[in-house]
Amino acid sequence: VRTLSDYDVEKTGKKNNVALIYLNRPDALNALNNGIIGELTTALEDAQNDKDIGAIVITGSGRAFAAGADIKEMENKTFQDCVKSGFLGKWDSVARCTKPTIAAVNGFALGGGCELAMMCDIIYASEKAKFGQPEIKLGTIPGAGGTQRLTRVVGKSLAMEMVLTGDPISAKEALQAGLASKVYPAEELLDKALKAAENISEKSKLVVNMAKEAVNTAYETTLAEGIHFEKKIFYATFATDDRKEGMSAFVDKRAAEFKDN
Ligand code: CO8
Repeated sequence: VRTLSDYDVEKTGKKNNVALIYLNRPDALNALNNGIIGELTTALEDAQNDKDIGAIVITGSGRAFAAGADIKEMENKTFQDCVKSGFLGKWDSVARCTKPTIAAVNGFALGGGCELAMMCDIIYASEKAKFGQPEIKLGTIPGAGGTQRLTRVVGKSLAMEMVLTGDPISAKEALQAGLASKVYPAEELLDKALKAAENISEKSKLVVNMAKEAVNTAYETTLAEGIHFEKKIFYATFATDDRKEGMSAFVDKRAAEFKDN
């Protein structure tokens, strides 16, 4: 277990193959400042470089997942500051991660917090979770995917409602809208997210990587191109030892032993 100032990361799971990252600034409801984003980026790189890690869970300490970008840090910024410092430049580290990521949204996921959750591959929510893009109340707009990823996931009407009013939705509404795939009682959330991460980690990491890329392609391209890409990746799995092992194990009625090769 390694502990840095604003986040904790640990390797967990029966086979130590899951990385658990805590956004750990509970006094500020895990508001995302430069420090926490930089450290999250480092934690993700560590997980990415660790060959044993098959999936990553990101959650928040205390009563928030993350209540957005740090407003106190942003308050006095000018347009020129944003441009010159490349403000938000590091924010897409979660979206760029090639290993599967699960956001275990334990409480408020507002503004940049909701955007961070949406950069993850899977969102599990606690019954106490609240998802929102309240930037309009601060006289600004979402800046890390809140007008784009949200709209693609929940559709125009709900995205407009959330972005234009700034009012949050409940975990149940997030589930109905397809933003979250599961809702659990607060005390079960992390365990369920870790179980899902372990489940994924038991598969071939090589093929999981290909599957993730194929699903993500659905958001980046036309249906015809996506289907074409999927077929190529599907064929490519036949170049792996793990595809052979998976099918042989089925035929032999035994558990597959993937070697990530
Ligand atoms: N930034 C800085 N501090 C925060 C933030 C935040 N986003 N959210 C909460 N805090 C702090 C509070 O200031 C307070 O600190 P203190 O005790 O020192 O006064 C502490 O956390 C606890 O918060 P509250 O007392 O307000 O707790 P409540 O239970 O009364 O309210 C809320 C909880 C409703 C979540 C409330 O804190 C709130 O509305 N927070 C702000 C939510 C928000 O507007 N988020 C959007 C921020 S803008 C944004 O994310 C833009 C993203 C752009 C892309 C990324 C750019 C980097």
